[in-house]
This record gives sequence, C-alpha cells and structure tokens, in this order.
Amino acid sequence: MPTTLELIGAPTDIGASVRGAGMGPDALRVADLPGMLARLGFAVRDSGNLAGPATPWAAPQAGLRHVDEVVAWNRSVYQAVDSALGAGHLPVLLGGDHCLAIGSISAIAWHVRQRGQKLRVIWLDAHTDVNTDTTSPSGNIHGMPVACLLGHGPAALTGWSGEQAAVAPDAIRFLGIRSVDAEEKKSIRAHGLQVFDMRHIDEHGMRTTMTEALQDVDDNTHLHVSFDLDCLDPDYAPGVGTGVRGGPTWREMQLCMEMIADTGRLGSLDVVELNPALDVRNRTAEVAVELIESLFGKSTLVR
Ligand code: B3U
Ligand code: MN
Ligand code: MN
Repeated sequence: MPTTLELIGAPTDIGASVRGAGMGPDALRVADLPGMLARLGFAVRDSGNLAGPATPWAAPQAGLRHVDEVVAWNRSVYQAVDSALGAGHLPVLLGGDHCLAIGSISAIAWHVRQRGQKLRVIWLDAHTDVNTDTTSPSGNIHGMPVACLLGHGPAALTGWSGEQAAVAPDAIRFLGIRSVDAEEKKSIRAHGLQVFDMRHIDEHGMRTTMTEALQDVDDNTHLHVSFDLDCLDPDYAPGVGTGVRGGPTWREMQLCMEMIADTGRLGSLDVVELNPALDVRNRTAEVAVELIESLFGKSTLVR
C-alpha cells in the first residue's frame, strides 16, 4: 500500500510581522502540490483548510503578539496532525507562518514518543526562531517556535507534547541560518544547539553539511522537516515576509532535499512562511513544490 500523505492547510499569518502568509496553502495547491505528490506515487488526501481566528494586527502585550489567536490556531493544527499520524498518514502542514510548528511538532513529538522512536528535526530557515516573550525584539511568535518546543516561553505555548520540552536541544539541526538576534545567540550557546549557518555551508558545501546534519539518523528515527521558505535566497524565493539576502541557491536546496529523501526516514513536514502577496507569479510556491518533489524522492536518474 502506498504511503498516504495528508495535506493540512492552516491559512493564517497570526504569528508573522507581515500580512499575506494566510494565502500560502492555496498558492501551494495552485502550484499543484497535490498533483505532483500523486504523480510520485503517493496516495494524497487533502484535508482542506483549518478554520481559526482572523489576525487582529494588535500591538504586542507582555512581549507577545496575538497570543490567544496563536494558541487557537496551534490547537487546530495539533489536532489535525495528531489525527493524521493516528491514521497512519504522513502529515504535511501547509502554513501559514512558522508559529504553527508549535502545534505540528508537539503532536509529532507525542506520537514519536509513543512509538519508541527517536525524533530528529531539520529546521530549514534564515532565522533560528528561538526567541521568547522576554527576548523577542518584535513580539512576533513566528520568531519563537523553537524556544517553545524546547520548553521555554509562555506557559500557554509550552508543554503541549505532554512533556515540558517537546524536543531535546540535541534533536534539532538548523540549516541556512543568517539572521540571529543577540539574545538568540545566547540561548543557542546555552542549549548547545547545532546550527549550520551560511558560513558553514559556504566553507563546507551543502553535501558535507547535510552529511553532518543527518548523522546518526537510523531505522528508528522519525525525521521531521520544518521548511521555512525564507531559508532560500530571496532571488529564488521572493514570496516571503522576512527574506534575508545570502541564502542557499535552488541547486543547493535541491541537494539538501535529495539527501534527506535518501535517508528514507522522512515522517512529517511543515511548509511555512510562503507569502503569495509578495510573490512574483507564484514562483516561490512553484519552487517550493519542486523542492518538496525532491524531498519525497524524485530523482532524475533511475538508481
Ligand atoms: N528574529 C526576528 C525576526 C524573525 C524571526 N523569524 C522571522 N523573522 N520570520 C524576530 O522577530 O524574532
Ligand atoms: Mn522560521
Ligand atoms: Mn525565517
């Protein structure tokens, strides 16, 4: 029986600083994500879009912007990812901004623990997203999901997996990083987080970097990829709210995705921060679909 991929749309920009990420799920459908996955041989179930509160665009309160709405959206995401995994499906979260990884990865962490597996999270991003309500310069919760998943941050957004920390610091590998706030640097050091920043990729190349990031992935590992589209250089992916120059090229990201596919351990995926309002003729959605195709095992040669 083929693996069933379950697409879960979460059309919101509730944790972002720029409007528009709420159109991400439909832009990915317009770029034919479901058709591409079906052509690769997967059974595809598109669960449509979750519903949730509108974005009020209010000022942050106590260091957090829209925290009640962020909780509501993440609750829906948690439930949808939880039921996809419960049904034996491979969940693909279509964001939406990156705050949704709190619900998605918390649900995954719970299931991985129940199954007695090891979790490895590959965080593809220009940013480390490890701010908290006390360190964030913006109050935007899409800059905080990693901290929340490590068990730090507001009580309303931590402990969702049944443990204070959904993810252990040594279970995460960051790739493509080039924008880190001063306070984030301190917590990266304090937690001993493994960050493969752009300098590392420049010096060692994507192949060596991915070999390092995937080290010790074994038959009992559940690999989760949290793919923030601003990881890519904005020349290739202009449709994002907080693009940062100097990211990996289309080719480098293809190799990254292919090497993850080669492990055969991909168990879940977030595709976040696509902002169609800032895109050029849906190019970023199309690039995302091409990269996801490689992530799910497309190969130009028969091996
Ligand atoms: N580190 C900044 C900027 C940021 C983080 N993630 C995104 N932007 N997309 C912050 O606001 O936390
Ligand atoms: Mn991010
Ligand atoms: Mn980012």
